[in-house]
Amino acid sequence: MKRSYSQKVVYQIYPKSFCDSNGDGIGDFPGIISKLDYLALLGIDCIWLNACFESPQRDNGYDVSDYYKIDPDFGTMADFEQLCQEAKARNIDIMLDMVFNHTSTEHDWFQKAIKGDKSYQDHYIFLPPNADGSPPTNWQSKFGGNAWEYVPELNLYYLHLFDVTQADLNWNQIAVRQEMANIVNFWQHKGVNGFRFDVVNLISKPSTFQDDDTGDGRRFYTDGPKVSEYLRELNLNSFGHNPEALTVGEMSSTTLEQCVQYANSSQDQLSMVFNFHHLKVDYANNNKWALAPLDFKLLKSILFEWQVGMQHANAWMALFWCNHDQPRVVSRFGNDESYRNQSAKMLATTLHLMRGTPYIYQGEEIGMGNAYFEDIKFYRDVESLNYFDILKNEGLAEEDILKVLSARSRDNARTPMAWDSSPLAGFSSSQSWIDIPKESVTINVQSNLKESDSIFFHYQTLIKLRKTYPVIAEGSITPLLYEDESVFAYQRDWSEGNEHQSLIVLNHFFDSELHLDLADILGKGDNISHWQVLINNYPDLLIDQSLNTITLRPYQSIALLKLSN
Ligand code: TEU
Ligand code: CA
Repeated sequence: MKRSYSQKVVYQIYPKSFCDSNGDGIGDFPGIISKLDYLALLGIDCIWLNACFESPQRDNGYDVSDYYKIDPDFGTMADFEQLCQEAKARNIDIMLDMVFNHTSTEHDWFQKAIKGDKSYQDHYIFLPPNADGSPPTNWQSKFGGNAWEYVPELNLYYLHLFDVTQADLNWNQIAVRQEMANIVNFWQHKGVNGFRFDVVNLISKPSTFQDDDTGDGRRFYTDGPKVSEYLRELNLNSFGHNPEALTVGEMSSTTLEQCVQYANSSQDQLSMVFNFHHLKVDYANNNKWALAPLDFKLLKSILFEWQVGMQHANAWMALFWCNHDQPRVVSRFGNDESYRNQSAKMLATTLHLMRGTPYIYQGEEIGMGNAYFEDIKFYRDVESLNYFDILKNEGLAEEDILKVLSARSRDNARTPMAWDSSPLAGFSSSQSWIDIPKESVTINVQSNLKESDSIFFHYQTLIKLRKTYPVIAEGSITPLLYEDESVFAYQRDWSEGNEHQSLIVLNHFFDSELHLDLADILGKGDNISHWQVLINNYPDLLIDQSLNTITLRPYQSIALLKLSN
């Protein structure tokens, strides 16, 4: 089945940190508009804007107080409309971030609820305390602490799976669901075709609330009984009428079986899904705050399981290494000390030539690394600040906590986009809301655009290749060298009539040099002379014809193409 978005690449902008036009230290829409030519040069098709509705900004916009207004930090509605128009003039669509699992406690609905309006209390999840006054369940907030907050005036608790100012909505209420569809339609009428739905697999809560004796409660509210029903209804009442719509659901702690439902070819729920299993392969004991080295074989097996599983069910997935909640991939699975250029390109090739729609997070395309902040005073993220206290209370030494945060904090991704080598990185004319990492002196857009073999131009090539070769956009995928301990390899195949395209992608994830038997890769009868090099992050290919081997240098990544008809 052909999908309109299989050739597309999405670029994610964290508006707060992309470009500041008015010198208040916070990125804004006029700033983004001034950089659209840069994005057009990169070649992307759609910009996903992180949550930009009116918000107290306690969780950087994921606490929405009014879904019909733009947050004044980012500009006016007119600025937003101009952004849409100017993007469209460059064939770029806009994707908005719909934070529908919860609202800010400053949202009008919640304010009415705590003033005693019962019908608005029903829009949220309010429950009475247990007999001893304790919260209704022992569930944990994803940002730490119990997930229920007591409201003394009402003698009720409300559920917040995230921050205490992010109250979970009750999607059982038809009025809530109708309003969510209205919001989508409002933005759709402004010409927005893309929608990302924040933690959307958490919207269907169970009918009874009980303690979780074995975990933090997520098994009771994740992929709840009516998620698909609600998504189908939202689709029918809003974006389902729009042939240009591109929708993606963020699925927290989900399963392949569920995602096959959410993003299958019937298109009655979502275009595609994000899942995070491949980004937990460096957690010790599944704990985000416990560091472990990358488990490369686990990374491979998870990505292959999802690639093959989604393909088997004719479902579609978003491909990503980075977002505003994740550390920078070049610092995480690459090597930002000795092989930044090679490893950033290798990671890009690995991802962009797989089956799905690639997402690039701002700065990834120039090889930006983690912030490496050395003091808690540099951190801004509510989750990082909460966990600093939690880990301290657990007895961890401050320097160890800082070590964990420098690898895991969401602020690693949220530092300002580095445009040039000046002290403020060309981001703003004054001190930015969060500090600019030291590396920006060398790692920036200006230096990338100067060199034809930069990381930026590698991404540009990958985007072009996806649009040129149907084998990349639509081909099937088969894992290769599955047992190999250091190479991530796969084959893509595509045919139409007599025309056939095959692609073999070899990605070396480590800093060693290794030799591979070409017979294991191409198949016994085939010869390397039948294949052309489509992309390579080194200037040449080391082939030994007599031994029939290929040598991969540190972080080398190559794609070989064979065309036949
Ligand atoms: O994130 C959902 C989510 O669960 C995370 O990625 C979260 O940051 C991480 O698991 C905590 O360890 C989405 C948004 O992307 C994030 O920015 C918001 O903070 C969150 O929802 C709440 O709206
Ligand atoms: Ca600004």
